Amino acid sequence: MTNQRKHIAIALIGQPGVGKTSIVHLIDETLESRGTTFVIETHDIIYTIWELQTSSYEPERLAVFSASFLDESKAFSRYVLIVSDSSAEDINQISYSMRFLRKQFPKTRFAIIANKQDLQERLNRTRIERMTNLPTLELSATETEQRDRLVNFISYLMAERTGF
Ligand SMILES: Nc1nc2c(ncn2[C@@H]2O[C@H](COP(=O)(O)OP(=O)(O)O)[C@@H](O)[C@H]2O)c(=O)[nH]1
Ligand SMILES: [Mg+2]
Repeated sequence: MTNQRKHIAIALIGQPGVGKTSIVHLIDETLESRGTTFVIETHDIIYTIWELQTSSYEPERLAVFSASFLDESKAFSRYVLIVSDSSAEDINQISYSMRFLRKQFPKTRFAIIANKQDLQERLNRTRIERMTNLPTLELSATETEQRDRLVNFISYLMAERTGF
């Protein structure tokens, strides 16, 4: 009877230190990882969150670090949230790498979390959306009052099923 729950797979990908773990803990500070994943179960949905850390978006690296996510999320709705520290350097690299990322993650909805907005010299949402063509959320993951904005953004992506 309870097997009808919908599965949603979310990968947080990004360079070391951009705030992936902080984002998971902003959603739910009590979440503990099950190996490489975090699981949130609600009445009708099971969310599995993968934290995929990479030092580069080169195709060879992407293939290695995304293998388990791609394999285990085959039957699920798949989302990749690219986490950035919002520096020009990181956003440039993401923008350049989008064609590899799209190839590596088929049938996937992409978005950007532009984290560390409280720090100096961060690119804003408008700028990042223009550079990447992806929906972008400005965030400071260490500020707990920003949780609702994060949750609303993820809900918005899930409600809006275009872009595949
Ligand atoms: N100033 C600031 N620091 C942050 C923010 N998000 C994360 N951090 C800090 O950045 C460091 C790396 O964060 P972490 O979540 O471990 O990054 P991960 O390697 O991507 O998982 C930690 O010291 C966090 O407290 C933010 O929005 N603003
Ligand atoms: Mg981490």
